[in-house]
Amino acid sequence: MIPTITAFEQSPDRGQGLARDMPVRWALEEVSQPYDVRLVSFSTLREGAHRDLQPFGQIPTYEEGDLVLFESGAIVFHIAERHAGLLPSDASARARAITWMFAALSTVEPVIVQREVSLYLESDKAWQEERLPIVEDRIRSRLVELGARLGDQEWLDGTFSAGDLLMVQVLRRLSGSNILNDYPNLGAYVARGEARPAFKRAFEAQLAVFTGKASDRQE
Ligand code: GTB
Repeated sequence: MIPTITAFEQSPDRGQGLARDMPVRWALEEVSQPYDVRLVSFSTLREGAHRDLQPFGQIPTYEEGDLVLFESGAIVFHIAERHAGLLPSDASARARAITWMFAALSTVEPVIVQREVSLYLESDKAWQEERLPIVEDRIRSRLVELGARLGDQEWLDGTFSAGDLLMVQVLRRLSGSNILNDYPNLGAYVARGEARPAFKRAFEAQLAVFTGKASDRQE
Protein backbone atom coordinates (compact mmCIF):
# COMPACT_ATOMS: atom_id res chain seq x y z
CA MET A 1 0.00 0.00 0.00
CA ILE A 2 1.35 3.41 -0.98
CA PRO A 3 1.27 5.80 1.99
CA THR A 4 0.30 9.45 1.64
CA ILE A 5 2.07 12.15 3.61
CA THR A 6 1.27 15.82 3.95
CA ALA A 7 3.71 18.68 3.40
CA PHE A 8 3.52 22.44 3.16
CA GLU A 9 2.22 23.83 -0.12
CA GLN A 10 4.56 26.76 0.56
CA SER A 11 7.21 25.98 3.12
CA PRO A 12 8.64 29.00 4.94
CA ASP A 13 12.11 27.49 4.48
CA ARG A 14 11.87 27.98 0.69
CA GLY A 15 13.06 24.47 -0.16
CA GLN A 16 15.85 24.05 2.38
CA GLY A 17 14.29 20.83 3.64
CA LEU A 18 13.94 21.99 7.23
CA ALA A 19 10.21 21.36 7.68
CA ARG A 20 9.24 18.08 9.24
CA ASP A 21 8.03 16.31 6.14
CA MET A 22 11.74 16.04 5.31
CA PRO A 23 12.67 13.28 7.84
CA VAL A 24 9.57 11.34 6.78
CA ARG A 25 10.48 11.63 3.09
CA TRP A 26 14.07 10.69 3.92
CA ALA A 27 12.99 7.59 5.87
CA LEU A 28 10.69 6.49 3.04
CA GLU A 29 13.53 6.95 0.55
CA GLU A 30 15.96 4.98 2.75
CA VAL A 31 13.63 1.97 2.66
CA SER A 32 12.67 2.47 -1.02
CA GLN A 33 8.99 2.90 -0.21
CA PRO A 34 7.12 4.98 -2.85
CA TYR A 35 4.78 7.55 -1.37
CA ASP A 36 2.22 10.14 -2.35
CA VAL A 37 2.29 13.72 -1.13
CA ARG A 38 -0.71 15.91 -0.46
CA LEU A 39 0.32 19.54 -0.25
CA VAL A 40 -1.61 21.65 2.24
CA SER A 41 -1.95 25.39 2.66
CA PHE A 42 -1.75 27.12 6.04
CA SER A 43 -5.51 27.66 5.99
CA THR A 44 -6.16 23.97 5.22
CA LEU A 45 -4.05 23.04 8.26
CA ARG A 46 -6.61 24.74 10.48
CA GLU A 47 -9.62 23.01 8.96
CA GLY A 48 -11.46 20.15 10.63
CA ALA A 49 -10.59 17.61 7.96
CA HIS A 50 -6.87 18.12 8.55
CA ARG A 51 -7.30 18.28 12.33
CA ASP A 52 -8.95 14.85 12.16
CA LEU A 53 -5.56 13.65 10.94
CA GLN A 54 -3.36 15.97 13.02
CA PRO A 55 -4.97 17.36 16.18
CA PHE A 56 -2.54 20.28 16.35
CA GLY A 57 -3.12 21.44 12.78
CA GLN A 58 0.42 20.71 11.59
CA ILE A 59 2.32 18.77 8.95
CA PRO A 60 3.40 16.03 8.48
CA THR A 61 0.73 13.36 8.59
CA TYR A 62 0.96 9.81 7.31
CA GLU A 63 -1.94 7.77 5.95
CA GLU A 64 -1.60 4.11 5.06
CA GLY A 65 -4.98 2.48 4.52
CA ASP A 66 -6.90 2.89 7.77
CA LEU A 67 -3.82 3.91 9.69
CA VAL A 68 -3.36 7.64 10.30
CA LEU A 69 -0.27 8.88 12.10
CA PHE A 70 1.12 12.26 13.07
CA GLU A 71 4.37 13.32 14.81
CA SER A 72 7.34 13.02 12.49
CA GLY A 73 9.32 10.92 15.01
CA ALA A 74 6.48 8.42 15.37
CA ILE A 75 6.10 8.24 11.60
CA VAL A 76 9.82 7.61 11.09
CA PHE A 77 9.67 4.94 13.81
CA HIS A 78 6.69 3.29 12.11
CA ILE A 79 8.53 3.21 8.78
CA ALA A 80 11.69 1.92 10.45
CA GLU A 81 9.79 -0.87 12.21
CA ARG A 82 8.09 -2.10 9.08
CA HIS A 83 11.01 -2.04 6.69
CA ALA A 84 14.58 -3.22 6.89
CA GLY A 85 17.36 -0.67 6.84
CA LEU A 86 16.67 1.89 9.55
CA LEU A 87 16.87 -0.17 12.75
CA PRO A 88 19.33 -2.98 13.53
CA SER A 89 17.91 -6.48 13.94
CA ASP A 90 19.91 -7.16 17.13
CA ALA A 91 17.53 -6.27 20.00
CA SER A 92 20.05 -4.29 22.06
CA ALA A 93 21.40 -2.37 19.07
CA ARG A 94 17.81 -1.65 18.03
CA ALA A 95 16.98 -0.31 21.51
CA ARG A 96 20.04 1.93 21.39
CA ALA A 97 19.08 3.26 17.94
CA ILE A 98 15.60 4.07 19.27
CA THR A 99 17.25 5.83 22.21
CA TRP A 100 19.08 8.06 19.75
CA MET A 101 15.78 8.85 18.03
CA PHE A 102 14.46 10.11 21.36
CA ALA A 103 17.71 11.93 22.12
CA ALA A 104 17.46 13.80 18.82
CA LEU A 105 13.88 14.92 19.40
CA SER A 106 13.80 15.29 23.19
CA THR A 107 17.29 16.42 24.15
CA VAL A 108 18.94 18.12 21.17
CA GLU A 109 16.08 19.58 19.13
CA PRO A 110 14.35 21.58 21.91
CA VAL A 111 17.34 23.86 22.46
CA ILE A 112 17.66 24.41 18.71
CA VAL A 113 13.96 25.24 18.43
CA GLN A 114 14.35 27.74 21.29
CA ARG A 115 16.85 29.62 19.15
CA GLU A 116 14.39 29.74 16.23
CA VAL A 117 11.67 30.97 18.57
CA SER A 118 14.00 33.67 19.84
CA LEU A 119 15.04 34.73 16.32
CA TYR A 120 11.66 34.64 14.61
CA LEU A 121 9.08 35.26 17.32
CA GLU A 122 10.88 37.36 19.91
CA SER A 123 12.90 39.77 17.77
CA ASP A 124 10.69 42.67 18.86
CA LYS A 125 11.25 42.02 22.56
CA ALA A 126 13.60 44.26 24.52
CA TRP A 127 15.14 41.20 26.21
CA GLN A 128 15.80 39.22 23.01
CA GLU A 129 19.38 40.50 22.73
CA GLU A 130 20.12 39.14 26.20
CA ARG A 131 18.25 35.87 25.73
CA LEU A 132 19.69 34.76 22.38
CA PRO A 133 23.29 34.22 23.63
CA ILE A 134 21.92 32.23 26.58
CA VAL A 135 19.96 30.00 24.23
CA GLU A 136 22.99 29.61 21.96
CA ASP A 137 25.14 28.59 24.96
CA ARG A 138 22.63 25.84 25.72
CA ILE A 139 22.90 24.62 22.13
CA ARG A 140 26.71 24.66 22.35
CA SER A 141 26.63 22.60 25.54
CA ARG A 142 24.54 19.96 23.82
CA LEU A 143 26.80 20.00 20.77
CA VAL A 144 29.92 19.54 22.91
CA GLU A 145 28.29 16.52 24.57
CA LEU A 146 26.99 15.05 21.31
CA GLY A 147 30.31 15.66 19.56
CA ALA A 148 32.17 13.96 22.40
CA ARG A 149 29.98 10.88 22.08
CA LEU A 150 30.20 10.76 18.29
CA GLY A 151 33.97 11.20 18.36
CA ASP A 152 35.41 9.97 15.07
CA GLN A 153 32.68 7.40 14.46
CA GLU A 154 30.76 7.57 11.21
CA TRP A 155 27.36 7.18 12.91
CA LEU A 156 26.17 7.36 16.52
CA ASP A 157 26.01 3.61 17.17
CA GLY A 158 27.42 1.36 14.49
CA THR A 159 25.56 1.42 11.22
CA PHE A 160 23.34 4.29 10.02
CA SER A 161 19.95 4.16 11.75
CA ALA A 162 16.74 6.11 12.22
CA GLY A 163 18.54 7.68 15.20
CA ASP A 164 21.13 9.19 12.86
CA LEU A 165 18.44 10.22 10.39
CA LEU A 166 16.61 12.24 13.03
CA MET A 167 19.78 13.60 14.63
CA VAL A 168 21.19 14.80 11.29
CA GLN A 169 17.87 16.41 10.43
CA VAL A 170 17.74 18.15 13.82
CA LEU A 171 21.31 19.47 13.40
CA ARG A 172 20.43 20.71 9.90
CA ARG A 173 18.16 23.23 11.59
CA LEU A 174 21.37 25.08 12.54
CA SER A 175 22.30 25.48 8.88
CA GLY A 176 21.35 29.16 8.83
CA SER A 177 23.90 29.87 11.58
CA ASN A 178 27.63 29.18 11.75
CA ILE A 179 27.37 27.39 15.10
CA LEU A 180 28.13 23.94 13.66
CA ASN A 181 31.42 25.23 12.22
CA ASP A 182 32.87 25.05 15.73
CA TYR A 183 32.14 21.31 15.94
CA PRO A 184 33.91 19.79 12.92
CA ASN A 185 33.01 16.18 13.65
CA LEU A 186 29.32 17.13 13.87
CA GLY A 187 29.57 19.16 10.67
CA ALA A 188 31.12 16.14 8.94
CA TYR A 189 28.38 13.91 10.40
CA VAL A 190 25.67 16.14 8.93
CA ALA A 191 27.52 16.18 5.59
CA ARG A 192 27.62 12.35 5.61
CA GLY A 193 23.88 12.26 6.18
CA GLU A 194 23.25 14.76 3.42
CA ALA A 195 25.47 12.75 1.05
CA ARG A 196 23.25 9.68 1.31
CA PRO A 197 21.37 9.03 -1.95
CA ALA A 198 18.10 8.70 -0.02
CA PHE A 199 18.60 12.11 1.59
CA LYS A 200 19.30 13.64 -1.81
CA ARG A 201 16.15 12.17 -3.34
CA ALA A 202 14.05 13.39 -0.40
CA PHE A 203 15.64 16.81 -0.56
CA GLU A 204 15.06 17.14 -4.30
CA ALA A 205 11.41 16.07 -3.90
CA GLN A 206 10.67 18.76 -1.31
CA LEU A 207 12.67 21.34 -3.25
CA ALA A 208 10.52 20.57 -6.30
CA VAL A 209 7.50 21.77 -4.29
CA PHE A 210 9.18 25.15 -3.88
CA THR A 211 10.17 25.38 -7.54
CA GLY A 212 6.72 24.26 -8.67
CA LYS A 213 7.98 21.03 -10.29
CA ALA A 214 6.70 18.52 -7.76
CA SER A 215 4.82 15.38 -8.73
CA ASP A 216 2.28 13.73 -6.39
CA ARG A 217 3.96 10.33 -6.41
CA GLN A 218 7.61 9.84 -5.29
CA GLU A 219 9.10 6.56 -6.52
N1 GTB B 1 6.16 17.55 16.81
C1 GTB B 1 5.56 17.67 15.49
C2 GTB B 1 6.22 16.70 14.52
O1 GTB B 1 7.39 16.36 14.72
O2 GTB B 1 5.55 16.23 13.58
C3 GTB B 1 5.77 19.12 15.05
C4 GTB B 1 5.20 19.37 13.69
C5 GTB B 1 5.48 20.79 13.25
O3 GTB B 1 6.14 21.58 13.94
N2 GTB B 1 4.98 21.11 12.06
C6 GTB B 1 5.14 22.44 11.54
C7 GTB B 1 3.78 23.01 11.19
O4 GTB B 1 2.96 22.34 10.62
C8 GTB B 1 5.95 22.40 10.27
S1 GTB B 1 7.57 21.75 10.52
N3 GTB B 1 3.57 24.26 11.50
C9 GTB B 1 2.36 24.93 11.17
C10 GTB B 1 1.66 25.43 12.36
O5 GTB B 1 1.96 24.99 13.49
O6 GTB B 1 0.81 26.29 12.15
C11 GTB B 1 8.36 23.02 11.55
C12 GTB B 1 9.18 23.92 10.69
C13 GTB B 1 8.59 24.86 9.89
C14 GTB B 1 9.38 25.69 9.13
C15 GTB B 1 10.73 25.58 9.20
N4 GTB B 1 11.55 26.47 8.44
O7 GTB B 1 11.02 27.26 7.66
O8 GTB B 1 12.77 26.44 8.57
C16 GTB B 1 11.32 24.63 10.01
C17 GTB B 1 10.54 23.79 10.75
